[in-house]
Amino acid sequence: MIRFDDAHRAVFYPEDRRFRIWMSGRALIVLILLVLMPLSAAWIQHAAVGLPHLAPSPASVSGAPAGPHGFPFWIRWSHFFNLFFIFMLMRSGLSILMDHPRLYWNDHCTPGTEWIRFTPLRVPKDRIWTAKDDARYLSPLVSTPGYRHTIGVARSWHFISVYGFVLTGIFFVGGLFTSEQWRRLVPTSPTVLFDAWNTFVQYANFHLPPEPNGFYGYNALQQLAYFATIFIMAPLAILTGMAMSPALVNRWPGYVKLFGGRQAARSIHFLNLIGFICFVIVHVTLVVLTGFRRNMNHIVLGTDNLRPTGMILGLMGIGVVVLSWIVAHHVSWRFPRGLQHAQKALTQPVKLITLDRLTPSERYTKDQMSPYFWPNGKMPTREDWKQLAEGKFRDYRLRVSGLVENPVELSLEQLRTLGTEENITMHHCIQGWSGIAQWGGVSLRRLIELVRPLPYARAIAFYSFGESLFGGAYYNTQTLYDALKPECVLAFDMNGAPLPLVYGAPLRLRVENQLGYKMVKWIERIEFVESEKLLGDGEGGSNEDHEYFDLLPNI
Ligand SMILES: Nc1nc2c(c(=O)[nH]1)N[C@H]1C(S)=C(S)[C@@H](COP(=O)(O)O)O[C@H]1N2
Ligand SMILES: [Mo]
Repeated sequence: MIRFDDAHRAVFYPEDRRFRIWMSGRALIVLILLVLMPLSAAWIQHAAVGLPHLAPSPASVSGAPAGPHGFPFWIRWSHFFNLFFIFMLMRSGLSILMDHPRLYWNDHCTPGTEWIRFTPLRVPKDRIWTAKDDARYLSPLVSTPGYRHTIGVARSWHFISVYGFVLTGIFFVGGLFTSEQWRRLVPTSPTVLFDAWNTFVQYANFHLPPEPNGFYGYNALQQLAYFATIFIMAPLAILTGMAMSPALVNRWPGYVKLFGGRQAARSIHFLNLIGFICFVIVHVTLVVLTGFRRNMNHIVLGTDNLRPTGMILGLMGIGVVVLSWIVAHHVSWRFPRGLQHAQKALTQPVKLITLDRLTPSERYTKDQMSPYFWPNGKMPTREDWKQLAEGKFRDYRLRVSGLVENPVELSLEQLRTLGTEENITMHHCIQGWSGIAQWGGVSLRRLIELVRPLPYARAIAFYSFGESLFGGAYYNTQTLYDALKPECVLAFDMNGAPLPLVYGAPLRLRVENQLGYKMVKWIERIEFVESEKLLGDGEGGSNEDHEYFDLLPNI
């Protein structure tokens, strides 16, 4: 248990830590049908014609059937590393999920349209309810790092582990197809479907079908399950993960449509998690039930005998995996900055040459605009902002200063005369929700041309009237490179009307290839600086400083 001070306790360990799963009626019916239909078919078949006969597999005959024998070291080690990384991905994924504990099939995320939620709370209609208010608590026993609103740290684990997961996958699949081992996993005859069904009927009626010796081959259902996990679920998890990138979505909305939209991709990513969990449960159960000792020797040592060595070493391996969760928990809370920097070192160079190169451009239409848009962030409480708001921001002056040749102070009217552009884009919050809106404002490029930054000005800092999560003005930075991209806009209009107070009046930033927290709302002033390292804690923004978010969130 981590000891929090009061401010952190209110965020990470609030009074209300209830967890509840609610599903829409329709989702519930689909789930029940998916489970009941095959089961009842299997029961009816059993009652009507008895258990199906399964021809003995060649692999159940001892001796040396054709095909691969045993498990070479590279299979055994990739099995272990896969276990290691996939658990880290699942546990950190759960922490990420709980930051917006609702899943949808539509991109608008209107409360009430979710098909499943993991919170007992309905979104109140009589007051502002931000996405941050909506985040829920999850125990560190099941998630990394656990507690509430720990998405920054969870993402570090997720993105570090994904490297391990993908590399292990490439190594493993490469090995499969440069050896004979692929024959275990890839069905080559359509009769496998028939045999798999008959095997399922046996399991569904609580009979264990005759087991082939896994050293030489698998039963048909086992083969299909492994095949689907490796060649369907794992790639789908990677592809739907990428479909949540704002840089990708605002560049190629068509890619995301492959999965039914950005939120459908998030839902499928979650269903993948459920798929992996179900797989692990069934897989482990059957490894135990069908000759634990022998199976563990196959998996761990690559031998086919009944000695206990494989079992002992295997349990120690599982111990190492569990230990990694405990270590990750402590690293998360004791060295979050180090973890943030490690993740940055690994991912930022890759993002810079891939996702960050993608330029967003308007590809949404007016009729795609969201009826609801989650608000986020703390409304300013400062008197000067309130007074400006009362006067409809007529007295507002945007101060642009710092390393520029021509510092300026501009009213909203003057900003408008610099030229207004309008873009309909999809907003992505790091927490997981999205929304499509039209933003009208002056492109940052125009402002940069007006103030003429000095050659050593590398970053632009945006300061808000509003506070950050743990106090102090909310701020964030952009590099000049990103600020000059298309659709990087200082917005004063939203959906064709002046920006409403909750959404950042008088002025907010829009950067469509990045996540929401980069887009400072209620902007008070702008400063050109040499480096983001000179501001705050030096990480590039309030959320980067206090919540360990990424400096460059293209995904
Ligand atoms: N000043 C300020 N700006 C902010 C925030 C904040 O907390 N304070 N939150 C950010 C986050 S996390 C998001 S997702 C977007 C939300 O914008 P919206 O309220 O228009 O949905 O604003 C960003 N800008
Ligand atoms: Mo956000």
